[in-house]
Amino acid sequence: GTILEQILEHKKQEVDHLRERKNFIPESQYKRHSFIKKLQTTDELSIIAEFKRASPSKGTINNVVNPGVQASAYEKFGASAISVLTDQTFFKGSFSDLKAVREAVELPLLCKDFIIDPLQIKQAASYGADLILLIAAALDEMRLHELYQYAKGMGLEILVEIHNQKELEKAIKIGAELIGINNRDLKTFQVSLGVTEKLAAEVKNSGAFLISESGIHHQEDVKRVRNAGANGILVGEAFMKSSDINQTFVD
Ligand code: IGP
Repeated sequence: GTILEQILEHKKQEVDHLRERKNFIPESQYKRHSFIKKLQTTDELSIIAEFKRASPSKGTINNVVNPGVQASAYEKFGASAISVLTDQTFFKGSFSDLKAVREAVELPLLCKDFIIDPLQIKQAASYGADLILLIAAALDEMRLHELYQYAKGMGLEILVEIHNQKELEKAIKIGAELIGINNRDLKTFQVSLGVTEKLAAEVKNSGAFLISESGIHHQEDVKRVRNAGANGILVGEAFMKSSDINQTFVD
């Protein structure tokens, strides 16, 4: 099967384990930080900087840097929010990474995982997330809607990720306020900023804020998605591999 299918298959088992110890997920002790409110008050491009140790397509990216140290560097750089990969099996991430970042910065925090069950949303909130990711390619419309409403009910914000027209229609139907266009196809790993350019107008027409995700490495890339109408960008590898974050997009 595709990598996405493999990941989702594994997630089902993780959720079964989680369900067995559901009483041990404590309520969140953290105050909430709104990313949407920030987007509402700026015309500038917002940056979501990601803590990403590894990925199925790139292997190890940077498994040395400390999550709290990296998050503080992102905050100093001027990131508007931070994303943390919490998937262990395929991305070498963890919920302790999320917690470490939560304790290092006051920025809105996105829990980046493959969410298929409300328990994972509870867990994300418990470890300090302000936002969760819901991947349209991984969920049918009813499940997407259900999880979206559940997260909203918990006071979380939701980034609904899409990669094509069909997924975009699902996102709009459920009333997504924040839509991420993933330039990377999670089934083939193909990356093209043309995906953002193709779908941006319809996202903006829906009234949602638009985040362009993945494959953004150079100033030229930033300009391209900005011109397409993106309100924000989500950047992982370019920051994780850079020895000086301030130099990342100056080329
Ligand atoms: C970051 P990049 O190419 O800058 O490292 O990409 C982010 O967009 C990517 O990690 C991502 C992702 C996802 C990872 C986007 N959607 C869904 C896991 C699951």
